[in-house]
Amino acid sequence: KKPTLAVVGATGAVGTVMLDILSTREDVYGEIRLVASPRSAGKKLTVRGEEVEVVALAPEVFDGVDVAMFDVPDAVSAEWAPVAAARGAVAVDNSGAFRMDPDVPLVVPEVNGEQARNRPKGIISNPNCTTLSMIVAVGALHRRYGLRELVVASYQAASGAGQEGIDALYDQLERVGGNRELGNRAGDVRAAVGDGLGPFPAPLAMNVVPWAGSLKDGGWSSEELKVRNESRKILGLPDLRVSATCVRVPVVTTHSLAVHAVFERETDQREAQALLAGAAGVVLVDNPELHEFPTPADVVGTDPTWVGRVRRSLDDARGLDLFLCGDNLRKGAALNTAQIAELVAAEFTG
Ligand code: 2RA
Repeated sequence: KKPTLAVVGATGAVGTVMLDILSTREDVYGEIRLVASPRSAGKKLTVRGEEVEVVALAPEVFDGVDVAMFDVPDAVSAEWAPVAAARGAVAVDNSGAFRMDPDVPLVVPEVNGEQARNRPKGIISNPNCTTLSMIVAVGALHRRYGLRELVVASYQAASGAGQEGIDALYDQLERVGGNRELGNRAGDVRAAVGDGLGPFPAPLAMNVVPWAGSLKDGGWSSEELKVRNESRKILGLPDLRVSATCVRVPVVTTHSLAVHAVFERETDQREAQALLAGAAGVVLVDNPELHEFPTPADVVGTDPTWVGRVRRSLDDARGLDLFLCGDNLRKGAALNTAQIAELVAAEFTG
């Protein structure tokens, strides 16, 4: 029998992309139940070309459900993913609530898909979008060269902060649009943006903001610690050296990362390019002489991790420098969750 799927958080920014993904990928489910907060109950959404009424989150909605995806805030997942699991569903959770729980696998199908079967709590976690935007490509390089250290800077899109982030960026762009005084010494972007900061700690339009998440010990942001902790767990390298600086940029959707990776073995530019070009889920665009490299404008709406600017580090033969882009709402969130859920669904249908 085809498994029954519940999508919890169906009306959010990631949930909306999820419905699109469920409608376009191979249809492996029987019933699909759409679940959201009581506020959204009764709404009709389209999935697989059919209208489905959204039901309010309650324990009974998980009765008969085989796989339950969660695209909701941490506190909602923390409470409800165990409820779904207790009622027999496998919960695939895209929040931060369980990612570092040793009894919950943190899965990227191209890197450690086999771990999806080992889920003592009936919960599988989906990594944070910033980790996900680089880890498929980094994992492919790790398999060949043996990763020892990552130094990364992220260029994160506004939609990483949800619909609120998207709205704030568009509103700010409207306030600064066409004003050629702004961004000069005389022009004050902060004044133009006024009280419209949205979820960001500084103006995002005409600016870059070296902050995402919340403040942790030593001046690190939660986002930077996620990149470190999640990379270690996914790659099975508990001592991996990771330094991340997470930065928000005025892009609507698609996270980018500049990565300096150091390996156990000597690297080679051409070999690394060929290996990335052949890796599942990775596309190489690396012709700098033709100005061909990935940019968010070209990558948004696509599924793979795009890689370019691959160089052997000048001062370390074991180092590689590269630039990556990935759609933070697709591979960074909904798509990876859908891929994990498909691994679970395959257990039902053989
Ligand atoms: C961000 N990674 O981009 C976060 C969202 N999960 O803000």
